[in-house]
Amino acid sequence: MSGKGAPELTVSNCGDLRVAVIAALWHEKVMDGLVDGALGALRELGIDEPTLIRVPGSFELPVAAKVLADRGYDAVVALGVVIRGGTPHFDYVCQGVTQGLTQVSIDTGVPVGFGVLTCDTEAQALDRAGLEASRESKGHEAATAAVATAATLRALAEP
Ligand code: DLZ
Repeated sequence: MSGKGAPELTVSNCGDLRVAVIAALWHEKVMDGLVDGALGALRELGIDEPTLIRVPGSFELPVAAKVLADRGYDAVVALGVVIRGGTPHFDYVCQGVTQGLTQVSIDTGVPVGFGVLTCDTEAQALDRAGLEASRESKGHEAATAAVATAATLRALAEP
């Protein structure tokens, strides 16, 4: 790609970005895959020392994202797994985290990568977790998207 609004995503233009990864603690195996995927993506982009913090559950991701965005991080990557149970709790957590993270990114202008899996079954989550048998790696995807957006916004702000 070329042009001011669409910079190449290379190590030379994003390796210095300050990135924080926030990861919920529920569903350990899936979360391990998401975190590894996100950290791997950041390494590939030359971001070797991101901040990694853990929060109890996905519902706590937005408040942590807000605090980190306010502290000057250029991008935040939010990782969590919510799996449907037998009550409406799933819907409330999914709604809270989705709206919360969207609000944080819009209010602060800091890109928040959405690496929160909302699945009916654990098998669906494992398939997206970036583990050896997974077909997709949503942690990698979310980290790449957040950094790409931060690099693009920085390029747009340059005189
Ligand atoms: C309570 C709860 C439940 C039932 N399920 C999940 C889940 O599948 N994934 C997740 O990340 N968190 C879950 N939680 C915890 C909530 O996100 C939150 O941490 C608690 O409601 C405390 O605020």
